[in-house]
Amino acid sequence: MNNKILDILKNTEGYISGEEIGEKLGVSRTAVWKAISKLKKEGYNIEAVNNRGYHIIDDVDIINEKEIQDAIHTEILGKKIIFKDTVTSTNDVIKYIAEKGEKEGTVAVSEIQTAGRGRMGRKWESERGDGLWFSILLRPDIDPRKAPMLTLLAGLCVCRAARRVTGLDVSIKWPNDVIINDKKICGILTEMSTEIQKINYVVVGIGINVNTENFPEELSDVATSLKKEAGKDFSRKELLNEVLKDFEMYYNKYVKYGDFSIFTEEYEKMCNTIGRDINVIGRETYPAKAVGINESGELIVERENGTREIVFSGEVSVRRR
Ligand code: BT5
Repeated sequence: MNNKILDILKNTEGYISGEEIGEKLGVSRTAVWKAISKLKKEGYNIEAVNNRGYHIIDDVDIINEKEIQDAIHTEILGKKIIFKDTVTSTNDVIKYIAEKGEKEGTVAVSEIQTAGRGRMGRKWESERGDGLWFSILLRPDIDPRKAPMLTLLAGLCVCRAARRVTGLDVSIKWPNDVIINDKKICGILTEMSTEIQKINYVVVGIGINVNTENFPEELSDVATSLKKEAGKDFSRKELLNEVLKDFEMYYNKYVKYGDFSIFTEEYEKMCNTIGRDINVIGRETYPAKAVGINESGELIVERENGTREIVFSGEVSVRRR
């Protein structure tokens, strides 16, 4: 019933009385009042005025299954949403259901992650409900060696969507960070399960700092949020819809063409690593200039002596000089 009341409130201009809502739903005024109290506790900003009734002020950034489902307009990715207030990691939620045979496209979203993770055992700070933490289940029929390209594709789509929604100067730091003014607003963690030469499933986990105001001390130099940069709040569900819309379109193209070359031009334009002097840090550490991205999404660098090398995302970390 709560969802029905929400729909009525959202579709009413001005006020509507408890009696009228009750009549529409065939329930008592008291039942309506109780349901509205519950919605207020969930965070909805509902005003009650004597002799006029109820009115919803639609400016709070609430995410739950209904809010997200109403906001998503895609064909496959996000057609099914699993929302949980608190999880260890949304990647864990997707892995669990993927093992049980869940279909491609399901998206898990949470308000809080108690054990959000980055690559190589690093921590992803996501213990407060001000960001967008979500994971997408994919079952692409591609060579498992090509799966890392999905991370790049996701980064490209987050960058496009964040630019569109915020108008900010968002760019990509190869391979998987989305940044503003050299500070990270988004990280992507792709995990997969494979059988011999075949992908069982891929989980693309995306974390975006949307309305975060303060970061822990140790992240203050490296992290920022859309709110910090723009000085205003953004709707997480709208941003999610924009990211999923782009990712759906790009993912379909990617599965059809099977490589990254159709995206390299756009990726290079959005990637602020390209054209920079960097340090490649891996088994061997050396200074180089980042010159481009190849058809597999790997970074092409030029050493000081002019020789070109390919840098694989799983092998190195690239620091700007
Ligand atoms: C990443 O790892 O950037 C991948 C982050 C993926 C997070 C999403 S959220 C949904 C899904 N569920 C998960 O559990 N994970 C995914 P990496 O490139 O290894 O970067 C990790 C580093 O980023 C940390 O060592 C910190 O320096 C920094 N960091 C941690 N939390 C951050 C935050 N909220 N914002 C910006 N930087 C952060």
